[in-house]
Amino acid sequence: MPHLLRQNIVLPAPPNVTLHDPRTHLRRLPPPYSVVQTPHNQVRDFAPQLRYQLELPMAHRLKLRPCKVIFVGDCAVGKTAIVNRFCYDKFQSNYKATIGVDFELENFKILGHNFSLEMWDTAGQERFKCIAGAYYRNASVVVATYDMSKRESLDSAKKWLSSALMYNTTQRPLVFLVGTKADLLSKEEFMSMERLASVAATQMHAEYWSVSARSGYRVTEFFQRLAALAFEAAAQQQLATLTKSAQGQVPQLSAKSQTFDLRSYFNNRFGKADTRQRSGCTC
Ligand SMILES: Nc1nc2c(ncn2[C@@H]2O[C@H](COP(=O)(O)OP(=O)(O)O)[C@@H](O)[C@H]2O)c(=O)[nH]1
Ligand SMILES: [Mg+2]
Repeated sequence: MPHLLRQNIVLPAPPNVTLHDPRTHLRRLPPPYSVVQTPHNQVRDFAPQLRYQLELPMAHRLKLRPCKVIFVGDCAVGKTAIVNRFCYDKFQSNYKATIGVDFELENFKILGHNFSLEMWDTAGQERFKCIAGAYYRNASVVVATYDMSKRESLDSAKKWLSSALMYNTTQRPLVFLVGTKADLLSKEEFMSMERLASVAATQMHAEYWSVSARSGYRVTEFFQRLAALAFEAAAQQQLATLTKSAQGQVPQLSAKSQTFDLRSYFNNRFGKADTRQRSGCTC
């Protein structure tokens, strides 16, 4: 009986569309956390000029390198937790210290072009500064992270950012100030911390976000915004190079394209397991 029934049912043709992951497929520039806490407040969407150029035949030659994003901040402020919430949609309440450096790669499709974020999540300890140069250098994005329930971690975030910027003098990376563990604060505490952080974000020329890896509050929105702004900067830079080479000028290698590969550095020098022992980091 069910067999007969099935024969009589006219099933609709399968839709002729590819389903995209709305988390990583972006066609518009996601909004900031707050229009008053961003240096990019004039920008409402991807520039029409960029959209136009990305439709041109030369845009097929656009091959964007993975964008290096580094997370800096004190130990246990929640750097690993926000990356894990976005990449795996998981949260661990027991603290498991990052040893050495963790990497996560997340692929996006933005305005029809592939773009990936290479997220470098480090230990955040003084002892780790022996490899600071390799970690910080050629970062396209710096995420200065602080714990909203620990005010002193906000001051540290400024120091971490200064260290990161010292190694990126040729081109200033995009900077975000991110307050984590928003779920731990009462409404009053949350608002008062945001006021302090807003001042700090202005001093740091950073875009501000409050998030919670535990509840997932604003984590996806933050990474989408980060990816979109980084994509816009990288695409504009590479399109300018392609235009110059089309006009017969010799293309210049950008500083960002001469990326130092910390992964190969570690593998060649120590091997992965050994690296962890030598760094001696427990964060
Ligand atoms: N309540 C709460 N705890 C968090 C949050 N994010 C991280 N944690 C906890 O804070 C601790 C340190 O987090 P982790 O991401 O490892 O810090 P990291 O050293 O900066 O990488 C862990 O015990 C996490 O479970 C959050 O959004 N809310
Ligand atoms: Mg960690």
